[in-house]
Amino acid sequence: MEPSRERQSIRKKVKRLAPLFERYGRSLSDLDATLKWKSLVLVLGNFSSGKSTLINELTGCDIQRTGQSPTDDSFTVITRPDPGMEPTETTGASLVADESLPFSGLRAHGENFISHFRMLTVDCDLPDDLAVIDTPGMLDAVTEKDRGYAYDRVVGEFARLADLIVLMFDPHKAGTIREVYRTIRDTLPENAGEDRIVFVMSRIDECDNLGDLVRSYGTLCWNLSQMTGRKDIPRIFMTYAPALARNDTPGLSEWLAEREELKQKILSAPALRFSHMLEHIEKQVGDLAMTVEAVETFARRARKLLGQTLRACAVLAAALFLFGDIVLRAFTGWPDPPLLSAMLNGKAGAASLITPAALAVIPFVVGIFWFNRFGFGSVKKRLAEDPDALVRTGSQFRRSQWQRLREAALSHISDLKVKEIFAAHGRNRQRLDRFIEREIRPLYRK
Ligand SMILES: Nc1nc2c(ncn2[C@@H]2O[C@H](COP(=O)(O)OP(=O)(O)OP(=O)(O)O)[C@@H](O)[C@H]2O)c(=O)[nH]1
Ligand SMILES: [Mg+2]
Repeated sequence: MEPSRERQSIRKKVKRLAPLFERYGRSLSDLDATLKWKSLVLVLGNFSSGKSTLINELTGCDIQRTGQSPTDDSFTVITRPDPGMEPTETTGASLVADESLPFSGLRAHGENFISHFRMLTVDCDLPDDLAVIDTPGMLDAVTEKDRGYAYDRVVGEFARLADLIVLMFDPHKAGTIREVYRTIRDTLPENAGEDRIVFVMSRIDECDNLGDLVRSYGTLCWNLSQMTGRKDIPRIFMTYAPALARNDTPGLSEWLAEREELKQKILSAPALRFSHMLEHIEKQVGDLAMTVEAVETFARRARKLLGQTLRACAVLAAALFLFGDIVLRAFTGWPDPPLLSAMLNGKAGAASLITPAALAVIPFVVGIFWFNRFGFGSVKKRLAEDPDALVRTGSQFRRSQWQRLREAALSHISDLKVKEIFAAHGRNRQRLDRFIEREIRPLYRK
């Protein structure tokens, strides 16, 4: 099967899980968005780090304005028009409303964001199945607050959709990107590693000499290790725009090959699409399976309490059935004779069963009322106090997965109705596990 047909087929299979996603309070539209449309490359970085310059170079057109001070305050999706279509500019409002595009989740970020979002289709050098997103430069944390929307959350959302994230630093500023890096990491599947993020130090032609360049590189490495929390330094592409080179430092042109390599990496992002799609599906379905496991544990505990309650009711009901009418007669003189005496005298008939049976029902009515009103809630409360008992957290991977999901899962459980404790949660979870094992894992090998 061709990759695109295979993609459609897996998308259909994932869609069949939609009712399960909905039932356990998780969103499939999230997952579906990543399966739609073209491969996306997100270009992020400090202001004036050369994002728009790189994109213009990639497209072979002067699409994006460039300049020394913060130039661009919009998120711009740049791609080729569909075959036979004219180049267009589309507003953010239309983009988030278009169900055939993956951007509807961004609507939640509000008008201020939407008015800073657009798409340009341009007859340019990009491959048909690729779109590049130019972004407003990152500012310092104080100025960041004036944007009128949550910049890092928006970036997180785009990062989730992207096959490649290019993080650009220029030699002079490298600190402000840390928060955004954290948001990006949180939104990517844990097993995606760093392969989806490309670090770029740009404008290196502005270093006066080799010593200056090495110092800048060293500073960036230090900042990166602070950001990533890792000791090993990821590959950093050292680049500059050849057309803008400021000086002719000996050896500078050696780095041109690195610029080419970076551009090739961006242009070949569509090839990563399929495996990223699988990672995304596995992450979302795995998250759902863990939520179901939490509900399953909760349902088991609640059933256990219900079982104990009903057993206590049954003991009480048996006692009331046999002796309840004797006590009743002592106070009211009725029924006469009670069931036991009638049986001993051989006079027991259907009529002598009526009162004992009615008395025996009382404990069940009270027990079920108690469970509905108090017992069920007490199970929820106890588990909320010890949420880690809801799922198996044997590995570090599962521990951090649960940390991410815990709050949403607890809130879902707190809204559950009593009838949910009898549902086949275990079977649902097995179905999800099987889906990952049989439908997704084999595709990685392909
Ligand atoms: N010398 C030199 N100048 C560059 C290079 N890349 C970009 N510039 C210049 O740096 C300035 C900023 O570049 P842009 O491409 O606008 O940077 P940006 O990251 O898009 O900036 P914002 O949109 O404001 O966030 C422009 O004046 C570019 O001409 C480079 O490699 N070398
Ligand atoms: Mg720009």
